[in-house]
Amino acid sequence: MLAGGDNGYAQLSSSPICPGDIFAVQNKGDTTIALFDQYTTPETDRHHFGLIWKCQGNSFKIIHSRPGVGVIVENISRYEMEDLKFYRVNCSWALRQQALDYASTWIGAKYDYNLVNSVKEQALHIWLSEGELRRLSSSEFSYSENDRLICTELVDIAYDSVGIHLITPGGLPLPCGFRQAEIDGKLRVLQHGY
Ligand SMILES: [Ca+2]
Repeated sequence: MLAGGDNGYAQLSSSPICPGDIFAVQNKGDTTIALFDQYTTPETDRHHFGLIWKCQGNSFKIIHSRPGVGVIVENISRYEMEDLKFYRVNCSWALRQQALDYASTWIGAKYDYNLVNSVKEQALHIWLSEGELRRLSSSEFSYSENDRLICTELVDIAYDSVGIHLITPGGLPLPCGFRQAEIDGKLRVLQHGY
């Protein structure tokens, strides 16, 4: 499948989608988070995120946290009719696998509706205190971990566990934060479409 070696960075553009890569779906996932994108910066059209779990040819299993279900491994076919983008984090293959191993320890965790509510409450507080409605970045929200995860949280803490902070430490892992990580070169688009 892959050329040997551990230098994932050098193989970014030529290698196929692999375990540990990130998938992101347009207009899917938590409705509140998706609607909230119009109030965050930088702009993004991706709303649901997860990790590639296993690859068998062009068939992928994914690990993600989705509303009503929580963290689960299932087939990516549920999104095959959707607009999918795949991203690779700029790190070694070994770290990507370690991040995935950590994500697997969260299988069965519930979806974090409290975090979704916190996003709305914090945004309202900022806007009311400033007297204007402006776009907010993920780093402007406070965040602390608990035993439940939203989709972006799973991806963020997986890579946090290996020392790669896609979202600014302390910032809330919203979809806009992943767009910022892309701008900052922490990850890059591997493939658009499935
Ligand atoms: Ca949480």
